[in-house]
Amino acid sequence: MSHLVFTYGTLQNGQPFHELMTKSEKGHATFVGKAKTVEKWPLVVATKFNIPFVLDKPGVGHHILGEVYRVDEEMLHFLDELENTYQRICITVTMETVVNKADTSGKSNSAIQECYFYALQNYKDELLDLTFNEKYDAYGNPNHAHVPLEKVDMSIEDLKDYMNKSVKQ
Ligand code: PCA
Repeated sequence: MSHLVFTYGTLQNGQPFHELMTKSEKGHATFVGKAKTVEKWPLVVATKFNIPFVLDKPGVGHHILGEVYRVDEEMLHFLDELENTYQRICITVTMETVVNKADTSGKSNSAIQECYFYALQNYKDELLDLTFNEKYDAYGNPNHAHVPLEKVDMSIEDLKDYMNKSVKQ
């Protein structure tokens, strides 16, 4: 059993936590292609660490650009745990590039795929006042510069606690 996951933040290729997904012993992820969400979503970059969050408020913001991965059951559980500040939601995306057609669901219109992504529910209202982005890039956009956890001597667990306190109601 495998699943498609749309990543738009730190898990994308070249972004701060990409290797947690690709080099993990906790399952497998294979890149399927670049994609864009069919609906608009508010993608904000928040907290002093510049963490990306799609707020669970469809219809607001932009069609978000990201990457689709095919993941096995083990990797999906690993990601659920890693991203447990967020809620895993089923959405539709339009594939912009597909590396391997066999990885898509094989539906008649393969450009449209159903997949999961991680969105934030029960967020503080003030997050809706932030700039809505079309994509996140920790290294290409100075407003998105991500603080490396080693620098602040913080573990991923500490980061999750901090995130829960600062962005959730
Ligand atoms: N990680 C997940 C959700 C936001 C984040 O930083 C992702 O890259 O899609």
